[in-house]
Parts: sequence; C-alpha cells; structure tokens
Amino acid sequence: SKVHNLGFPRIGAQRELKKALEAYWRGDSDQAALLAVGKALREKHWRQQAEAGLDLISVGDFSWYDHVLDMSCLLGVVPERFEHAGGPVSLDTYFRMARGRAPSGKDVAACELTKWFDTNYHYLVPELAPGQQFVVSSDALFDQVAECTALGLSPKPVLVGPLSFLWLSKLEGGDKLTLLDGLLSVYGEILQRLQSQGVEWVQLDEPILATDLDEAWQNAFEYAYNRLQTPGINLLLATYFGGLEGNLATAARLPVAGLHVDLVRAPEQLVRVLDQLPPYKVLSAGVIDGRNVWRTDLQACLDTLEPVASRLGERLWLAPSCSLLHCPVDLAAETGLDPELRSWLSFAAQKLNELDVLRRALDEGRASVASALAESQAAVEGRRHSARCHDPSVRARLAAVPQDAAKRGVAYNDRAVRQRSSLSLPLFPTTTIGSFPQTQAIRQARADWRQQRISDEEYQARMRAEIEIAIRRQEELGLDVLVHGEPERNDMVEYFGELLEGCVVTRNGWVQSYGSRCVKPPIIFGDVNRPQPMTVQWAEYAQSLTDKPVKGMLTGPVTILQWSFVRDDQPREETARQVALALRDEVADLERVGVKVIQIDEPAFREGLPLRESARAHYLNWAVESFRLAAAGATPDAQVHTHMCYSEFNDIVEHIAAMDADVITIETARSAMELLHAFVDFDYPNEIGPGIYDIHSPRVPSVEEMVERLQLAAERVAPERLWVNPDCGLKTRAWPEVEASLANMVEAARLMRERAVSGA
Ligand code: THG
Ligand code: ZN
Repeated sequence: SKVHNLGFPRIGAQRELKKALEAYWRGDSDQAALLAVGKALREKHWRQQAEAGLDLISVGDFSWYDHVLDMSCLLGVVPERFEHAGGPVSLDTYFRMARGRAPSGKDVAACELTKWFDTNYHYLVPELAPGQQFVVSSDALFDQVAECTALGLSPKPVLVGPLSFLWLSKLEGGDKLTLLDGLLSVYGEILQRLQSQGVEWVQLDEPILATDLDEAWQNAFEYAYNRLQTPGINLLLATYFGGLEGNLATAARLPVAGLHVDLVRAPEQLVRVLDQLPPYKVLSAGVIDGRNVWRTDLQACLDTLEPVASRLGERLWLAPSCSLLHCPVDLAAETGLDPELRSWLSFAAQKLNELDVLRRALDEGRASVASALAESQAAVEGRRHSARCHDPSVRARLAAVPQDAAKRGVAYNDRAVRQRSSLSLPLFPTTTIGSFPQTQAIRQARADWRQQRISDEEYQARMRAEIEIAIRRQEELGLDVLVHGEPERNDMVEYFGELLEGCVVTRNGWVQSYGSRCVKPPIIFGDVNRPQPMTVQWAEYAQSLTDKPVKGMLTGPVTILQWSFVRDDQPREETARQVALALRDEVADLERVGVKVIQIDEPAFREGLPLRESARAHYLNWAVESFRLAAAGATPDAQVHTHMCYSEFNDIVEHIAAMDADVITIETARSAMELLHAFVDFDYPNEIGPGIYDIHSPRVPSVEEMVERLQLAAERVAPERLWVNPDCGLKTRAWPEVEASLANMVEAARLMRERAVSGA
C-alpha cells in the first residue's frame, strides 16, 4: 500500500512562519528573508514526511496565509479593489487581500475571514464577480512542485477542488454554478501544466462532499470531474470532516483514479464505500485522526484494514483522515508533559510514524512491527483504564443532577424586574465584552510569572494594579457594568484549560487559526473537575474597587469544548456537561463574593453545529442544555450574560433564546446591524446588546454613527431590552482608541436616554 498525507502544518514546530511573517509585516525583514524561511520550512516538512516513509509528498499545503487565498490567486480571483493589473499576483497584493493593508498607499477592506467547516481554522472567502474570468495568476504551486522534485521527492500537488472552491466563494447576486465552466478551463490548464512537470497524482479536496448537497451540486460534480480528466494525471478526490452519506453514489462513480474517505469521523461508511467503489479505483483510507491528538489504536485499525487490504491490494492507500493542519506539529517539544499523558498523544510528526507502522503491518505482517504495536496498545489501554481519566465523584454528581438543574428558578420577565432593581441600571445600560488591551506590560508580567522570574505575590500585585487601572478608566468613562479586563488570561479557553482537572495545556502545541495567528488548544483527557475557583479572586478584587456592578467573565462549556482537543472515549456532550458543572460552581462562587452580573461567553456555539442537517437537532439540544446547566445555578437576582461572535445566527436564534441568558451581546457592527434582524424576526424575548461598533478596526466611531445604530436597534427592540456595547472584546486594541471609542459610546447612550425621556 501507498501512504500519503493530505497536508502538513505549515506554521513550523517553533512557529517559524508566524515569526517570519510578522517580522516582514512590521518591516523588520525583507521579502528575500521571508521567502527563505518559507522555502526552508517546505523542505524541512517534505524531508520529514519522506523520512517517515510517505510515498507521495503533498505540495500546495504550504501557504503564506491561507490555502484558499492561494487558490484564489492561482485562479486569478482578485477583487477589483486590490487593483491587480493582471499577470502573477504579487506577494504584497496577496497580503493586502488577507490583511487589507498596503505597505504604502491607501487601506482597503480585506477579504472576509470565515471558519473552515467545523474547525477553528479560518479561510479567506473568495469574492467572485458576476461573469468572473479565471486566469492562471500565480506560479507558486508550479515552483513548489519543481522545488520538491529537485529534492528527489515525488510531489502530489494538493488543490481545493473546483466545487468546494465555488461553494466557499461568495458571488453578489447570481448562481455560482454558472461560473463553473470558466473555472474548469483553468483547473484543466493547471492540471496540464502539472502533468508537464512530471506530476502523476493530484489531490483535489472536496470537503463539501461531507455536507448536504442538493441535486444541482451533485450533478455539477459529475459534470466537472468528467471535464477535468487529463491524460497522464491521476486525480485523487479527497473528502473529509464526515461521511459521504447521500453523496456517496456521486463521489464513487466520478471518473477519478482515487477516492479518499474519512474513516475517523465516519468509520461506518467503509462497508458502503467498498461496495460502491469501482474496481479500478484507489481507496485512500483516512484512518489516523487529523482533528485530534490521541495516539491511534493501531491494532483496532489493522483489524479494520487487513480485510480491506486483502480485497484491494495495492489499491488501498493509508492516510490521516484530513490535513494535519489542525494538529500541533511535534510532540517531541512537549518535554514538560507528564510522561504517562504524553504516551497517549500523537501530533502531526507522530501521526506520520503511525501511518508507517500501519503500512508495514499490512505489507510485512503485524510481527514485523510488534514493538510499535505493543506500544500503541499499551498507550490505548493505559488511557482507557487510567484513574486520571475517571473521576467517580464527577460521574456520580453528573448522574445525580436533578431534571430542573438546567432551568432558572424564575422566568425571565420576573428576573428582569428583580435585576433592574438590584443592579439599578439606567435605560440603555453600557458595558463592554470583557477584555481590555493586553499591553506589553501585561504580557511581560504573565511571562515573568510563568518563567518564575517573579513571585506569586509580585504577579498578584501587578495583575491587581492592571485591574485597578481598568476599573478607574471605566468609572471615568461612565460605563454602567464594568469588567476587570482579563489581564491574567492568555486565551479565553487556554486559561480555563490550565485550571480545570482532566485538562492539560501544552507548551508548544500551536495550531494555526488564521494567518500568523495561532491557538494552543487545551487537551481534555479525562473527567473534568474544578479543584478550586478559577476567576473569583480577580472578579472579587475588581468588585471591591467600585460601587458599580462588575461582570464576572467565564467561557461557556460549548466553546471550551469546541476550542479544545476533546477525549474521544465518550460522547462530546458528556464532556460538555462535565465542563458545565465546573462552570456552574464558578457561577455560584462568583455570586457568593458579591458578583451580580456573570457573562458566560459562547462564541463557538454556532461553529459547533454539525455539517449535516440530520445531526443538528441533537447538537443544539445538548449545547443549549450544557449552557443552561452552567448558568441556571444563578439566583434570580444575578444577571447572566452571554456573548457570541463570528457567526450568522439567523438559523439558530430560537436555540439561542432557549439558552435563556438574561442578556446577549452579539457581533453586528461589521454587517451594519444586519444580524439583529434575525433576533427581531424571531422576537427574541430577553435583553440584547447588538455591538454598535466594530472593534476589529482601530478607527474611533463617532457619537452620531453609534446613535444612528442605536436608533435603528430601538425601532426594532423595546428600549428596555437594549444594551449598549462594542461588538467584541477589546484585547487586540490599544488604550487610546479604546478610551476614545468608549467615551463616544457612553455619550451615544446618554443621548438615547435623553431622547427616550423627552419622547423624541
Ligand atoms: N481563542 C481560541 N480560539 C479562537 C479565538 C480565541 N478561535 C476564533 C478566534 N478567537 C480566532 N482568533 C484569534 C485571535 C487572536 C489569536 C488567535 C486567534 C492570537 N494568538 C496569539 C498569536 O498567535 O500570536 C497567541 C499567542 C498568545 O497567546 O499571546 O493572537 O480567542 N482558542
Ligand atoms: Zn466576540
């Protein structure tokens, strides 16, 4: 059997790419230096994969920012505002599309960033124009193929397939499928050029085949792949993030040389895939989890694969389920991890070795890799039985949670009355989403404490000083509900991952989120428990400094789950409920120290939605339930807030309402309050704070424009139920613009109150 990979992380084991990009953007290095880092990373990753025994080396998975943007540039899809004059798209134009900034000259709006399916990776949405022309406009892929070949390796170029590319694009007015013909011509040209470079296999990624497709799109697959046949080129159609389900018949009969299927997310599809796969086709079995960090149960894997291998012989290939882009790079860097825990894990580099073991077991028999199999088995068994993963008290508690635990004792209407009096809030209360600028001093203090350069007491003192600064500034601005500003938090999920039992945070397990930005997802390996309060001392201190209510800040169970690597030995919903109980205790403790407003953020609520319609109701049910389990321990006088961003909410508003938060703040500013429509159309019953300015830009919004937005909102939502706030946290901004913006925001709220009183 052949082994191959769908893609390798591009960021580098030490985030070399991130550092090189940011140095280049800052003007601290030139393009030659940047190009050299990219070239070295590609070579390193290719050699690493070849040494691990891969037969084909993916090329095209490297990207300066995002592989969908690469595809847009390859196809010549450059929106007019970037003034691309034709010919190859320059690196600076490429970065301008990603970041909206020019090294010199006027700023333009960047392309829109959106989540890549149900991952925490963001791609840049291709913008198609009516009648869009496609022209090969980048040599990057061809150059990299030559580079790889020159190293004596066999490149397998990887491209986003034409239908997934179209599906992920946006086109103002019009049917995207009408552009398919032109698009296919250029894909055809690309394939021919690759063929002339000596390429034999090309991987076309069509992850949309794991979503519900209507007949038009299914038919488009038939049409497209018939047209794409190129003599000398074998196409490998890659599907991942789920099963093919209703698209299986279509996918199986396309005239391609190979089909990759995800057997981690959808192991049950194997039988049907084998049934329908024509006898000439290669089956690439995605058996190593590309979305998680657990060591593979190689024996179980072989139990599945051996019969397939005897049936397909050389036509069976082995691969990870999807690109390893979504995994940290190398476990070798995790020298600080407890050895037992470490033995359970496998990052991208280790996954390549697992593939090699599987291949050798299939080709030469299990005995030839006996010790590797024994190690895998020991790890799997160890994890299955380890006392560290199983906490009977957590399980007992969860089993004993009463039916009504997920329900607030008093209905919203009555709670609202009580909260209004206990919090004495004005009409149009003002607040912020939680975080304030993470200054260099704050980062330095956190780093110094971690490296034990400063004592716990010194760290406490510095954080308290930061909190006091934040509280005083908010008081001076005249905000109504204050926050402590979160100086102690690196990331809203990582912070809790460090404090919860059953969870571990790595030293270097970075995963690209967008461009040069990475996250370090916690690893939830066992039953989750809260050994002690996580946020209480900071919130309590902040509240001690002021008579205004201070909002306690928590990350919700769904978001903690969604942005972590989650154990795969129990349903996600069970883990979510455990996290919810830990948060419920935190809510109670916050109330106990006098915090009367508690925000439980759920920005990842929407992205957790399964890709298939059929699985959505179940998800929404447990996702809402676990939020409520976290929140519903609050007394009726405590006001529960939630915050959501990065999403379209239109199709899930009723479920957001079912969460029954007293107040929701949402990101709406970028879409000119469009999002609010969903809440209005549904008649959202509780309070709502539509973000009235966009925090993603350093621009200071005027009082007038915010009044205008509030006016719009007040026409649609009863003024007693409206809050005034920015559309997201202020962590990435600088204090001068934050103070100026919030001053204007508070003034806008004041004007609205005045108008309300005068009846204007
Ligand atoms: N946390 C987590 N996931 C997320 C977000 C988050 N996913 C969606 C969205 N927010 C992604 N946005 C970002 C924004 C900034 C950064 C990462 C993801 C970021 N990361 C630092 C970097 O790469 O330099 C990490 C270093 C640090 O912690 O200082 O800035 O908020 N989990
Ligand atoms: Zn937000």
